[in-house]
Amino acid sequence: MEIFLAELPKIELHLHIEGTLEPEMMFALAQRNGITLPYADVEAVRAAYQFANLQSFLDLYYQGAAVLCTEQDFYDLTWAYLQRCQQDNVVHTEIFFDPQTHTARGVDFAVPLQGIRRALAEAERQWGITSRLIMCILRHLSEDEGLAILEQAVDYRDEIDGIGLDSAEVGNPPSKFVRLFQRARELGWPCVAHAGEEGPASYIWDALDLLKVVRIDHGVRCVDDPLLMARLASERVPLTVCPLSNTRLKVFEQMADHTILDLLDRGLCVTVNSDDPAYFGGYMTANFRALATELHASREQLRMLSLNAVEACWLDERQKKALR
Ligand code: ES4
Ligand code: ZN
Repeated sequence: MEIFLAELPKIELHLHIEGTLEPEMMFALAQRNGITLPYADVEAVRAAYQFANLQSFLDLYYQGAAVLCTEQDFYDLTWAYLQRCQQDNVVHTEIFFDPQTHTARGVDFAVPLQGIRRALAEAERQWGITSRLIMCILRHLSEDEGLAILEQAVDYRDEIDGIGLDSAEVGNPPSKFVRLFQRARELGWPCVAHAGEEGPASYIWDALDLLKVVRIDHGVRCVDDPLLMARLASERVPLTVCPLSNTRLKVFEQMADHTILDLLDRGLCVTVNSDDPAYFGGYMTANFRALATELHASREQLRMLSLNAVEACWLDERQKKALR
């Protein structure tokens, strides 16, 4: 099984690049940029990663991201992630970044974008790993703040492949961002949104019908709504599910309670993803391994999950054919 897991070609569709910041790099970048961290050492950082819910994670995630200052910092962060992709046989990855987290600290909009882009280009050149870059809007901030960052992105239209919506879900429903997503679609960007992670199934309906997203990030709360599950299955709306994230953030108490295989059996286009691997204890292979060992997923099911990601990704049909 371990050889099967290692060799399985993987596509990642739900990955926050700021969530790949390992404690070692957090300390190295803090030192490089003259920033003092509220931790004594790497072990103290890891010990703090005991999350009760999404918000308790986000507090540490935004605090950690504050060590990212220069284009080189974003390059180094992204390059380290892509090395993990190469080790895990991830052949294509569609990653998120959160520009508002950085511009709020005085980092220019272009800095994260150019550093991340340079690393993605280098990985394609060296290893043939293809990629897309999705700009996420922080939903705990106002729609007008999101619209302002969207207008900044227009100058870099060709370097951004889509628009997403992340951060604190409950209390920040899709309906808050209707104008922003309409503008993003007018600008030609495909859209995705986190929905149904901690929020209710109704947020999944609204992400589809109000924001007109082409994929749902997480989406696991669809199990509360049979009509929604039927729609997701018949329309083959992709759900980018993140097993280790879900158990770390107590969306499911333990991996044995995870419903991803039930959704797969019902014909939904569910995929496996790592979300914020530095915080949740594993990259792509580790997420697949958790399904194999704790949910007893068969090789056929694991292969289907991987093939669903081929269907759900933004490569063109010719490139997809080569991956099937
Ligand atoms: C996130 Cl797991 C998760 N959910 C919502 N927003 C996020 N940003 C980074 N990780
Ligand atoms: Zn996420």
